[in-house]
Formats: sequence, C-alpha cells, structure tokens
Amino acid sequence: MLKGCVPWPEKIADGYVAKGYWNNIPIGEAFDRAAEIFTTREALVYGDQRISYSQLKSGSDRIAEHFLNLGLRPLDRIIVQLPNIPEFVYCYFAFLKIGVIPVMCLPPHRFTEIAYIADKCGAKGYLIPDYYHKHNYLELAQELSQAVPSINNIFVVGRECRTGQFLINQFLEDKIENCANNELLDKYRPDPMEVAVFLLSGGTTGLPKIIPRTHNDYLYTARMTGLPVGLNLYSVYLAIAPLAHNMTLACPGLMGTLLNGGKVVITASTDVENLCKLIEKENISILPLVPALIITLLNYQERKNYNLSSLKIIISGGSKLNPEVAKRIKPELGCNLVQQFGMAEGLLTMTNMSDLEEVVFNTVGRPVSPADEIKIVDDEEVEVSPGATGELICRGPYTIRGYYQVADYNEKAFTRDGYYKTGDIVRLEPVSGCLIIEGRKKDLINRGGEKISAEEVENLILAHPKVDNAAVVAMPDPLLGERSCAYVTLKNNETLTLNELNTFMLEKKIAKFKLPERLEIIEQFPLTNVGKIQKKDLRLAIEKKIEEEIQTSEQL
Ligand code: OOB
Repeated sequence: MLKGCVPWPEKIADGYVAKGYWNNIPIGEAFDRAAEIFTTREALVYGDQRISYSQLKSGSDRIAEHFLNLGLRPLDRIIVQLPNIPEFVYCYFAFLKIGVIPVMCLPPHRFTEIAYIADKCGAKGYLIPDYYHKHNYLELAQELSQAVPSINNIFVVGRECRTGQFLINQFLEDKIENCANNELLDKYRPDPMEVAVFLLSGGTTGLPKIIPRTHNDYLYTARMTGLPVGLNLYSVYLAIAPLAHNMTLACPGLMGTLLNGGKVVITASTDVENLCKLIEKENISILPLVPALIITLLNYQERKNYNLSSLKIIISGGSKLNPEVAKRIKPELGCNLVQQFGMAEGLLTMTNMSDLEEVVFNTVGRPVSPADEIKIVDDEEVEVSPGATGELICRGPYTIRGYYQVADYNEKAFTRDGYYKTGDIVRLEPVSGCLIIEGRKKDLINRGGEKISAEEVENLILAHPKVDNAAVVAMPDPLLGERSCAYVTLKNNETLTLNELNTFMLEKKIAKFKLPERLEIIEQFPLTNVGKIQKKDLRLAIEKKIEEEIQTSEQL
C-alpha cells in the first residue's frame, strides 16, 4: 500500500477476500463491467445533457489516456476541486482506471486549505473549473503552483485556461483512442488493494486529515449501502450534496447507482424549487438529503405544485434528524425514510425498509456489513454495560486503519488493536439493536452536515492582533442543527465586531462556511480544574442566551 498509509493486517485482508467482501477488482473495471451491460441506458443526467453508460465509459477512457500521455502514473495524487458537473464523473473514473489518486476537496475551499492538503499529499496536479460561483479558480491555481512546487499539471473544466494548462473538454473531444495503443489502460490497471481515492476528514482536531480509501473497501461500501435502499437498474438517484462527500460519492451515491445500472442525476444547486423541479422532471426515486434540506423541503409550500410521486426513499444523513421531522416525511412527501449515519473514515449504519416506524424515527440503524465490529466504550476504552452511553469505536472491511502520513496522530485516533475512535457518543437500543447518536466527544461544529474543526478556526482567530484567547463552540440552530459561535477575550481595552473578525479571517483565504456566525466577547473563560477552557459551559451559555432572545422577541 502507498507509503504513509496503514494497511489492514495481512491475515484480516485475506479473510475479507476469502469471504467475498473484497472482490479484488479495481473500481474502474467494476464500472466498465456495468457499462458493458447497460450500454445505451442513461448513466448521468445534468441539465439537458444525457450521458449513456457507453459515452461515460469512452469519455473516461479517453481522458485517462490523455492523463497517461501527460505523464501521470499510478499513485500520483491530483487535487480535485470540482462542483457537481459531468466532468467530475468522467475524471473520477479516468483517475481510478489508471490508479491516479483524486484528492476530494470542496469548491468552497480556498488557498490556505488547498495548499495545506496539496503539500501534505505531494500532489502532482490540480483539477478545477475555470469559474464557479463567481470565484476565479484559474487565479487560485496560479497561486497554488507557486506555493506548492510538486503541482505541475493544472486541468481546467470550462472554456478558458492559461498557457501550460489543459482543458478537460478538449480531452473529451479529442479521439485519442484512434491513434493510441489500446493496451495502454490495461498496462496501468491498478492493484485493488491500493488506494483509490483520498477523502478529507470531517473536521477532527486542527487541520483536515487525509483518508485513504482502497478500491476494494470503497467498492464494498458502494455495494453494501445500496442494499437497504433496494438500489437497482430502475433507481434514479439525485446527487445534490457535493460529489466529493463520501455520502454522495459512494453511500450508495454515484458509485453504487452506476454499478447497479441506475441513473444518477447531478445538480450543483441546493435551491428547493430546483429540487422539486428535478424530482418531477427526472422521476427521482432515491433522494439523499441532509436534515436541513429535508426541513426546507417539508416547509416549502409550493411543493404542492409539483408531482413528487416518483420519490421512493429519502436517505437522511450527515447530522442528527429530529424524530419530529422524521415523522412528517411519509405523510407529507409520500415516501419512506432511511436513516444513515456514517463517516468518511468508513463505518456506515442504516435503517432499512422493514424496520418499525419507531426504529426509523429514533435510530440510525445497524452497521451495513456483517463484518463490521463496533464497541461502545468509556474513556479508558473499556466497553460500557449493555444499553449504556459511550464512545463508538469500530473496525471492519471498509474502515481505515490510519490517516495518511500522520503516524503520531494515528496513535490517538485508533486503538492499539485497530479500532477507529469515531468521537461520537452513542448507545445501543436494546430491542432493535440499532444505534442512537447521543452527542459527540470530538471538538467540531456540524453545520448542516458540513463539519468544521473548532481548533482550526480558533487558530485563525488567535492570529487577530486584538484577540487574547478564543474558543469556538456549536450553537443550536433550528434549520442547520448547529452553527458556530466564537467566544473571545480581547487584549487591553480593545473592541471587535463579528464583521471585523470575519474580514480578517477571509484574508487568511479559507472556506467561507468556516466563518463564525456569532461573536461573544467575554472577560474571562470558564476553566476546567486543569486550566483548560470549559467548552461545555460556553455551549450551555449560548444555548440559554439564544432561548432568552427568542422569548424576548416573541413578547415584542
Ligand atoms: C458523513 O461523513 P463525515 O465524515 O462528513 O462526518 C462524520 C460525522 C460522524 O462522525 C457524526 O458525528 C456525524 O458526522 N454524522 C451524524 C450522522 N451522520 C453523520 N450525526 C448524527 N446523525 C447522523 N445520521 O457525515 C457521512 C458519510 C457517509 C454517509 C453519511 C454521512
């Protein structure tokens, strides 16, 4: 396995193959097999573009050959920062076919995040749109190639690029296969035990960690998560959250749907009117949504003007779904709910269609693989008594054994016997054996499914010349579940506004979704008995303050 990754112990890996969890074929080949069967069926829909399985296969082969001709080789890393557009999918399979590892960044990421990740994984290239949401990625690429010398290939989706850069759209039009050696792709067929893709961690401590997912384990993820939702060739899956997220990419997502001959409709807009139009026009049957979008859809009155009868299942995942919201789905939207809990590091749990309503409303179901091993433990890593609350730890055929190139950190993030410490506080519901998420130990803000590391934001705030100390905590929000609130103490008799702080933060070139949405200036931090900031007290304080504000505004 690529240097810097932690492989599964050999005996365990052999067992996963022997039991058929790992099929020992690379992802690109698994897709090609599906493309051979489903040839003329639609694989991908984007606006007016309708792309068949054969077209997707030949397009991704073509791009892969261009990548090889430019000197990309197996295990090279390429930073991918594309929105939900067909080129994302063409390039994703092109990379995977030749063992080049795409690093899944998000369009809102900015220079600081991209430069850190590109440097950390020694990226050789960068794949971007020319412009997206009024942001000029060509400029970002320029800045990045100066800062990270290993980047020597910039690939652009769009109409415009600069000298020395390459347009993906030209690759797609250029029939390279007519003059190239047909065996080229076979020659670079990747080892299924190797890393297929690098995902980013959902905000553990400090800067993002890089998650290596292998061909074998990621294919298994896509296969197993398709079962509870009955994925088949008639399924029409809407990819509305970023394709770079594990949930949309592989749970069952793009990969699961295409391996089963279904159709993936992709959209880069989360606007609720667009959502309803797409469900009606494309007959969406499987709709994965974060709870914030479920609430928005339920509360959208004009929904009644659309025919949403094709909807069979809403998969809710990424953050906690309130049972009161869960109960409204069937009567108001006429479809079933499947709850999904998971993480880019691996483990996934899901409810299924035969579960009782109370199970579907109140739990996140069971692990999707019979080989998943989960434990609920206390702070000393001792299993708690049945039904008690503790931290969820897990290992299995699709849960990583270590982050990429952070040996020291891995010692804290995994147990000695290879369990990943999820940082989620859970308990097992005794009758159904399903998990209930009670809270979390890890210091992050779950903003409508998007994870923000408190420490990463605190470090940026601490750089502000007026700030003495800072703590970022989650504050409750009726739509997003949580938003981030920054508590700070100031130097001398300084003053600071949220606007001033955020202007400063944006100058540090970070993704906008990480900006604090509220600033609380205090004289002194509450401390624990070992002198650390007592974040629990801050969380309670802001919760109480918000409640009081709501009460006051209702009285007015
Ligand atoms: C998904 O992945 P990540 O890596 O962005 O975030 C993982 C964390 C979990 O550890 C948990 O804290 C939270 O997100 N989470 C949930 C949840 N699903 C994820 N918390 C409560 N209820 C849920 N249903 O978020 C992710 C990856 C694959 C599939 C689905 C979600």
